[in-house]
Amino acid sequence: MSDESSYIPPKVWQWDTSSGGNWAKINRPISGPTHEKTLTTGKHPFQLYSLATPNGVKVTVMLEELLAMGIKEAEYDAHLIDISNGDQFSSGFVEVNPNSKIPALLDVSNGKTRLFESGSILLYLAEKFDVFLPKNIETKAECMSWLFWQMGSAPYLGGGFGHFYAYAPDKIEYCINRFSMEVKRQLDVLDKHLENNQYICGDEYTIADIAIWPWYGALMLNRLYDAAEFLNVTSYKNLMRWAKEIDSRPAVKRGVMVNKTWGELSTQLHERHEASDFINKTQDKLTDDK
Ligand SMILES: N[C@@H](CCC(=O)N[C@@H](CS)C(=O)NCC(=O)O)C(=O)O
Repeated sequence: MSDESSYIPPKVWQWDTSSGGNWAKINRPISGPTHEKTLTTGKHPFQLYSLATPNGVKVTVMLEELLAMGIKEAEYDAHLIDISNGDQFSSGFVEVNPNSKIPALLDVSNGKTRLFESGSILLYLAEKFDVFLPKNIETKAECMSWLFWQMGSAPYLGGGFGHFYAYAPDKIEYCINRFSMEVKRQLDVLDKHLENNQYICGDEYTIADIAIWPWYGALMLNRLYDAAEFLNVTSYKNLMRWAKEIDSRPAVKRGVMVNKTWGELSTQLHERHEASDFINKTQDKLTDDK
């Protein structure tokens, strides 16, 4: 292994604001707001405050799937939270999510219910509208196991592998090896499971698929960390079949565009307030209008 570190941890850790890395300027060891600012609100029953990262996409895919089923009560306004600019630390955002991370959702259909943590948001929406969650208690238990599997596993993919492979200021072999090993093991878990299952919970498309796809599907389709070749993803044939099948769903195609601020302009819908915004308000259209 290359590069032995010469770092010796001090007795008490100190906050070094110049630690480097893409996210260094927004990371802090304390919680709470950094500035006073109220959130903007729209007219629909759900107010989403988010960004099109995998955790954000889980919720926009879910809302688009609900609307695709004709559930009008799931109409939503999606407001952009630029986490690289510290928007998650505004006083308004912290009121909805004290943990200062996207996605955060307000259900204003009956009073004001705040929701944070993407898994909890998916479960709330599935229960509220009685869809994408198996009715049978045993199948529901399997679905919950995979939902919680995703919530526990993805930080190794994002905060572990993705951070050290794509974002850290130095490529540290030890860290990249450690998390590549774990991520490949996770891909193998999914691949073996999908050998005999069309979807994560059998033959039913559920919130487990909606939670897992934005991370592991995106990785398989080389939309995350540009790491498909490095992780040799084409060897996971069942997982690739599943990733492509979910990708072809119209609601998924719309969900991935919401609150997206990077990539081709025609794929970026910074804010979503109406279904027609997918046609009229993508960045290519807004730029052409100027
Ligand atoms: N467990 C949380 C994780 C949310 C999360 O990590 N969000 C990231 C973007 S993917 C974020 O907002 N980061 C901003 C920050 O850490 O300041 C969930 O699933 O909702």
